[in-house]
Amino acid sequence: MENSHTELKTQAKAEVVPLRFAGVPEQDFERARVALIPVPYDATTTYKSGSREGPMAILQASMQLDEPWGEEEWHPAVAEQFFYTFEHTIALHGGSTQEHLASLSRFISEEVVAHNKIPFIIGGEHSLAFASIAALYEKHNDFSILHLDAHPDLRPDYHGDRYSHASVMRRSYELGDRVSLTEVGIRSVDRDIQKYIGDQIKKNTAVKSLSVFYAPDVPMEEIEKTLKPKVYITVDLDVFDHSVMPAVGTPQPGGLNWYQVTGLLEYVIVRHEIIGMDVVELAPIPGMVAPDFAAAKLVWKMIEMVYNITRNENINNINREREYGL
Ligand SMILES: [Mn+2]
Repeated sequence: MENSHTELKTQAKAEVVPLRFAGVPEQDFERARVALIPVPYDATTTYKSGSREGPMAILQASMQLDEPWGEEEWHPAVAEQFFYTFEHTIALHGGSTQEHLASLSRFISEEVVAHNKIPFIIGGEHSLAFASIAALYEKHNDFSILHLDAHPDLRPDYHGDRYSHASVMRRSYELGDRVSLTEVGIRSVDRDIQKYIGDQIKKNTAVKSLSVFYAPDVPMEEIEKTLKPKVYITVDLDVFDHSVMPAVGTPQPGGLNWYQVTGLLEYVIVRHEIIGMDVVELAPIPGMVAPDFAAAKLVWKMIEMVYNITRNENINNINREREYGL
């Protein structure tokens, strides 16, 4: 008894650690290129709620990722403090969804976009994506949205709420006449929206277009051709088959597998300038950690892909400088 008491007394003191993605020991907003914005919000969810628990579950699962770490060497994205996590919870203001999103949009505009960082929302429900896309629209008015989801999210409103998760891509597409939208993984569409999609596609031009790719097909080259040089990527986790990702608010059978999603993301990220990203709709299932971990790993892979392309650009710039003596 006395021994164990002594042993316990000599242990190092427990400490309070900030909740940062991958549990990185240090971060520096000035150096970072990607700003992770965890938003625990699920006010408009219509089926199974719980995505407000998503950000915490993803951050906690991210502590278990192997890829950022090595015995001796961190991943360069960690070493170079390429990403930054807002450590404290983001509290939205207002009463309606519109007001909540407006307050988030202003935060992203002033605290992230104005500092030339890539906003990366960790949701939370899908309606949050509009706050980020709208903030980015003030700076880049000519871009594509690559939208991975089981549902088109193109309803004009949902039970009167124009800012519902079911309308988020309609609001985003309507932001401006140079905003294009490419949807992938779609497999649940009502008749009104089917008609809307058909009508819009007839109006497609080079400056504004809607493209829809239905699951299970992911024709990467064809998808990539629909995208403008600047791309915002929004991933509703229900794009995955529910064998991969059961922890979502509105699960649909017949979705994409892990390699289809990450393969497409990589194909697009190496070819385009990514202006913003989000991973939304994780609604954790108590006692089941695999979906939380899959979501955390997806977030990591997206950060890493953007890091790799940025690093290559830096290397190319250095080579160009050498070549031309700039
Ligand atoms: Mn969605």
